[in-house]
Amino acid sequence: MLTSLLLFCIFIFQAVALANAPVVIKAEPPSWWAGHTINPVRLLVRGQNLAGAHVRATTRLLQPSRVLVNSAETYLFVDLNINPRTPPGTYSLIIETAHGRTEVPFTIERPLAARTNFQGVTVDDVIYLIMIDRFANGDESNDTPRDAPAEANDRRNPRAFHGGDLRGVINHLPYMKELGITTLWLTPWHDNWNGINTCDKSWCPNTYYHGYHSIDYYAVEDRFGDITTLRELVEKAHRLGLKVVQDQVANHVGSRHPWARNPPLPDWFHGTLAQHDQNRFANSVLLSPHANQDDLRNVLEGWFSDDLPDMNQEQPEVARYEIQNALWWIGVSGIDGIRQDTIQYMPRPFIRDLSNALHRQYQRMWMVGEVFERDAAQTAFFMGGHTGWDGVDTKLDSVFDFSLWDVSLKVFTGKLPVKALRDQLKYDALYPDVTKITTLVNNHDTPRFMSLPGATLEGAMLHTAFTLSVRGIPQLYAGEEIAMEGKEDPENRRDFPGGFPADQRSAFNALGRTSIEKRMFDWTRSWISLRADHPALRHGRLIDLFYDEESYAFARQIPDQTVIVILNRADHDRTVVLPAAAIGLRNGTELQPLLGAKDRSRVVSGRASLVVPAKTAAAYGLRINK
Ligand SMILES: [Ca+2]
Ligand SMILES: [Ca+2]
Ligand SMILES: [Ca+2]
Repeated sequence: MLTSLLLFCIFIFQAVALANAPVVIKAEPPSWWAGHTINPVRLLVRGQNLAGAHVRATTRLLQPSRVLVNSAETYLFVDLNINPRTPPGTYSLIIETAHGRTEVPFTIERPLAARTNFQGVTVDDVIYLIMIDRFANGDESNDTPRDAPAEANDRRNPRAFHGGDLRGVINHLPYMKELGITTLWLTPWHDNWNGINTCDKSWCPNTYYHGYHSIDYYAVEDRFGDITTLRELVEKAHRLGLKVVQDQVANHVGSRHPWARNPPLPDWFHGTLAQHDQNRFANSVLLSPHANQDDLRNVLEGWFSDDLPDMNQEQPEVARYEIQNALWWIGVSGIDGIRQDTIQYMPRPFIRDLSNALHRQYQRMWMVGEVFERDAAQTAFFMGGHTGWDGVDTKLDSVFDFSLWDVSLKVFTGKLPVKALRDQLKYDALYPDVTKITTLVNNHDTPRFMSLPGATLEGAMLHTAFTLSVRGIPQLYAGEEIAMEGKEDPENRRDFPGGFPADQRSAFNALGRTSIEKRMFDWTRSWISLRADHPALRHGRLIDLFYDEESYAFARQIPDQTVIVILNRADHDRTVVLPAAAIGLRNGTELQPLLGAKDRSRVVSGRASLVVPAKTAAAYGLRINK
């Protein structure tokens, strides 16, 4: 009797112990590298019953320390010091409390080759933005995840998933090669919620097909593929000489992220789902030294929308998590750069710390920040290489040139005189090194050129030629090269014709293009090719030669090469007289048409008369008669 009572008590004790035993749902990062510039790495473990947990490793090469458990006992932070001699492989971490123990696998990765990966992006590149869901469906088996309602996958709904994926991008790498671009920027591939939102507003029903509402910073969207497919994509792109840029979103996560209802720390986010500030987007207070703290805090801490919990990078655990996450993606995938979404809504010291951490580990790494402002003073403020009034140099490699983009759209749809291009370019003086800026024809958040009031195909061609010949690193948006139409989001995110199994024709092939698509594609390709063939168009100093209501001419010049570009919006041919001597061209120098013009010219009395046909752009190069 006593024995059975004792056994019963032991059984009860074990059951209680089992019930309160620590449980681990996820550990982030799941892997790291030996000999990394970040050591120790800090793990964030999500689970249950983690109070009082001790952490140890099954190898002495991994040394856990500094354990912190949150008050809900649902998260555990732990530093893991990795001996530089730790061989690649999967090890075990043991998490133990008074009530039990559990094991967490942790992998030491073999580093990818530094020579062929992590290459960075420079003026020698042309970037091509792809919205993964809308480009090409290369794998129909991932179109309908088990937890997704049928209506979440519907090509007739512009806000539903359409089936595009990483395999679709891989399948069309030869198309990008043919176009001549050198770098792919893919919209976020973080895992997003598979469901569909319903409401009585015009934007419902909608899904997170665009990828900007992450529910897992350490997973690939299941509709797009997996980490193996991603790695295959980067490797195949690299083999073709194409680089890959990841779209990262450190400012916020999606409201379906487990953190939203169960944050690792009380100040993990700015506010909660129930109580938070709305961002009023008074963005200029970020630039002004005279802003009051309320306005400033609102832009940094206000939520981008009610379903985008705003991360608190001033909490050191958050900053550390996000910096490690950025480095983890680079390390596991081999990507060459990062496009950082909504970067100005994060504190500038954090942008600096992130940039420094990227460069410390990967010397060539490149990050471009989305500072969506038409005021060059504001974009220049965020560009790295100079210290702002706040004492911070963001060290940010590049920002998008939205001010020049905006002026170019207005010029080539007839709303501003052509000389407005030069008037905007004079503000390049605000940048420490403007050649590092990223110019753009458009992106997935802006209307397609061909859907702007006043748009013509000739205007689109001028806009593209200008973007590909002015200083900076040009970024194209998939579909602009075939003059696709579409107004505001989601109309500017229509499926690329030919990317989807049911499509009747394919604009990926010359034979499938309409005559308009063909003209635009050939034109874009020609200017990319001209840029590739002429280092002056990539590295050259920009010198204004002529500007008036209808035309703008400028030189791009390096010591042994000069290219002259003339943009003519007028509906008649023009002869433009340029001050050739002012850019060092001697009398007798011959100017040969490279693109868009037929007649050659010769420098006489220090001047050159160049003919540029109606409504087009032309480029001239030199033949120096010795
Ligand atoms: Ca698919
Ligand atoms: Ca998903
Ligand atoms: Ca923020």
